[in-house]
Amino acid sequence: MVAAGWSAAITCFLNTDPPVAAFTASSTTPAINSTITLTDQSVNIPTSWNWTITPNTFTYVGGTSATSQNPQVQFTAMGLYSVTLVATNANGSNTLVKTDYVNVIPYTYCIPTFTTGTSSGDYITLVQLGTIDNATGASASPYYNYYSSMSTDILPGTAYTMSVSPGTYSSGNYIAVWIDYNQNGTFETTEMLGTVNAPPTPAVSTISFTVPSGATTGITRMRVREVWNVSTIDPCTSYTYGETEDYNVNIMSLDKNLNLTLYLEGLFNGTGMNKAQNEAGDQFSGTIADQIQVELHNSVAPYTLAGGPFTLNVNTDGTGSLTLPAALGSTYYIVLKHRSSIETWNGTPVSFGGATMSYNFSTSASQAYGDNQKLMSGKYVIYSGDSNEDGIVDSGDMISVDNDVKDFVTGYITTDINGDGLVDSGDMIILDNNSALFIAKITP
Ligand SMILES: [Ca+2]
Ligand SMILES: [Ca+2]
Ligand SMILES: [Ca+2]
Ligand SMILES: [Ca+2]
Repeated sequence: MVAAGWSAAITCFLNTDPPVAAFTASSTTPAINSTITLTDQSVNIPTSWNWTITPNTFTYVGGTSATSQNPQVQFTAMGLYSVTLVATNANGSNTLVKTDYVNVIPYTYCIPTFTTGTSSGDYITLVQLGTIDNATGASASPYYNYYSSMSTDILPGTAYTMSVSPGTYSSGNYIAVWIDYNQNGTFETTEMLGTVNAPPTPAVSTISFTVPSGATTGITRMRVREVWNVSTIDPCTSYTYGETEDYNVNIMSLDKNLNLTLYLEGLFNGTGMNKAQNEAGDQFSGTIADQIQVELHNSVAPYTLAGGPFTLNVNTDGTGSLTLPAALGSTYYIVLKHRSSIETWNGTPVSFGGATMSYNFSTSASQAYGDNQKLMSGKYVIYSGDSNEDGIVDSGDMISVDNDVKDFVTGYITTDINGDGLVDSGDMIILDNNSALFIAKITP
């Protein structure tokens, strides 16, 4: 009903505007490895969304992705993250950048309390484990200290003994220790290293423990708790007398990383490597150019095989990475073997004592043993042409390549020296050149 003298109208607007991007986060200070939801609040009815988050230490979870309207994001490293949303409809797009929008923080561990605390001599005077060696007195309320700058390295599957000492009270000085092995922010019962009923300082007691082989690698929390007259201590509960001290421990990876850079002559295109072909196209997916076998050989005669062969995916930019067992901790020659290239040893033996090893064959001829590399466009590359892998480029290789040329053989095969998927004169050129140079493997 409309009153006399008035009229009413209902108008339908046709949406002719592009979106105005807007969004919020369920939390902008999430704990590491927890999940937040980014909620689209763009106006003018966007029909597609594109999210960008930097740095890239995160994953989309819950079946969401960078193109979801409301993605769920789990952050795997601490620090500041910038979030960008591009919202699009039929009329256009709009971009909103929120720089340093999310601050991913460490887990918030429970902070245990005491009603009386340290005043009667119930506290911790010593914690020793590896490089942690912390002598302290009695703290004030809340009788809790996180010594966040103190950390020690520990290895999965390895046994350790730590030393602890309580305060001055004459008896009932129970000390329990936990490590958050699975890094979930909670000290589970299974993560208790042990409990000791310790005589008063300066006496030192010990707790022996073995780090579980499945412990999550990285920095995590260790909690030491002294409680008077409680033999079964909880890591969070409030007690009457005592003190708590937290530390960091760094659970080391048992693996080593070997990062290699190398170029294969046949695939080399002047800047990087072409992707090896088969009849149907690329033999390998993504950025992988080709695969080679990597062996580690002892550095002294008779240079026996110490590790491998490991299959290495070599990318078009010449790089490739291997994860090796930590037991390979000595000094080795790195040996490269490829289906149609000359077996190549690295220049001088390399120490694998550290956690990460990097070696670049391409920077000089001498990066290969016997300077056995070819200079092409400023890079030293591995000689190709040994299609029968007998250690020399000669008539033996030419005969089989020649036969395959006549038969128009195609595929991912050893006679395809330049890796283009067919055997033809392009392969013969490389063979001719390298056999004329008497190219052969050179080993110590
Ligand atoms: Ca203390
Ligand atoms: Ca835990
Ligand atoms: Ca040969
Ligand atoms: Ca070819």
